[in-house]
Amino acid sequence: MNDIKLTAISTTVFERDHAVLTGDGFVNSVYPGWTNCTVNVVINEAMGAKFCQLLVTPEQTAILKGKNIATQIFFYVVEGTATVTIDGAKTALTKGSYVYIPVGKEYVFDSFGENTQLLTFHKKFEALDGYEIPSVVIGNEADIPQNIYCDDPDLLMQNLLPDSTDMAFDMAINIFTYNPGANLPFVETHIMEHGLMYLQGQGVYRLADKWYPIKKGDSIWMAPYCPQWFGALGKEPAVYIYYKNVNRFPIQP
Ligand code: UGY
Ligand code: MN
Repeated sequence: MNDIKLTAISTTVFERDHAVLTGDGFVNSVYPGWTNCTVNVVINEAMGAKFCQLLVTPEQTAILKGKNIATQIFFYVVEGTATVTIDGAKTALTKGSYVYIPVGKEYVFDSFGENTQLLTFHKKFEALDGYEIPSVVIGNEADIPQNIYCDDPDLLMQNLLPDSTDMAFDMAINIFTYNPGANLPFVETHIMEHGLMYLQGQGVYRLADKWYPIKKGDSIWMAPYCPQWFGALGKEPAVYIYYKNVNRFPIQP
């Protein structure tokens, strides 16, 4: 019997233009105003990214309280339940719920259920001349239509924010579902940056000139222009939620 644990082995990868974060290297952080919870900084400016992605595991007694100043936050309930209070209004959240909190707003998350996990995306807001700051958005992925992507009925896209109809938003958060065997129709290479987390299934991600097996729970950072392609493997759909910067000129006018 071999019971030696090889603690020098990790599936986490960090390259100049991409990272694959499988959780085996996470070390917990503590942040002011967010109490009784574990916070893992999955993606951040320190890596070269222009946004931040956190994984938050709250105890039932946790409270996440804060005020957005220059940075907007998108919260997504991966598992469990919680309550959010914004402008005095309380909303109950369940698995698949999301809350977009623009700059200038205060928030409190509390009343967490057992085994709750939250995913957050944070982006410094780029104001747009002639547009108001976006409003708070609260919804659930179950109420968002799945649109066919690139004419392939096995690729389904859900847009959780109204960024395609409202230029005030400078970030998109989408859920991308690949039915078994489906793949991206070409190797995308674009100025937009991505942070993503797998919610279900598995497959192979091509990032730059490397190929990675990916499964539920894994996260990926793709820098601008990182060549990217994904093919779903296995017998269930592969699903990831991802961030993308949108709706702003690549250079200030
Ligand atoms: O929206 C996107 O750029 C998306 N198709 N990219 C990706 O899934 N890697
Ligand atoms: Mn892309």
